[in-house]
Amino acid sequence: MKRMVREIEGNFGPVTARFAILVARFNSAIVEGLLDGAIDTLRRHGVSEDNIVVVRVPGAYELPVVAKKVAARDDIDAVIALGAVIRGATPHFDFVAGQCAAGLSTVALDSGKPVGFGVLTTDTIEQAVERAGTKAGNKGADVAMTALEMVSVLRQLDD
Ligand code: INI
Repeated sequence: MKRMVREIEGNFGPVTARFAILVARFNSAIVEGLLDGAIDTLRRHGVSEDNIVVVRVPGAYELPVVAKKVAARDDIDAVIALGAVIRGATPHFDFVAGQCAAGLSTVALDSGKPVGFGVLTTDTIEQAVERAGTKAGNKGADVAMTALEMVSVLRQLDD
């Protein structure tokens, strides 16, 4: 329907933005699939490999502090954080996943830059595998799309 109101929404035109992709090593067999998906999506939307930097950290819990550091840099426009927190039988899951999500959200709000939450939080390894490039898609690719869209939205709001 044609409306008269001004609307702002992200587009996926030529992308000049620079991306930091943060990658947790924990559950690396799964997280590498997310990284492949994220880089593939950025590349296919015209992002040059020169404008992508990958930073590896021990686990999902470490993602926020590194996100804060890279988001503060003038040569980074958006952050994509990738990890996999799998429940298993311990309450550790709730602390790691909860602090990771809360920390990344704080970084986005404090920096004003997009911070994509590409951290799988699943009950089982099978569920994580399904979301890392097999039958339930690829969360890394999805979050790269979100980052592209958010760069575009935030840039338009700067104008
Ligand atoms: N880190 C993860 O990325 N995924 C997990 O599933 C996980 N579990 O289950 O413990 C995990 N723990 C490590 C954590 O991220 C920190 O690296 C560690 O606690 C040191 O600070």
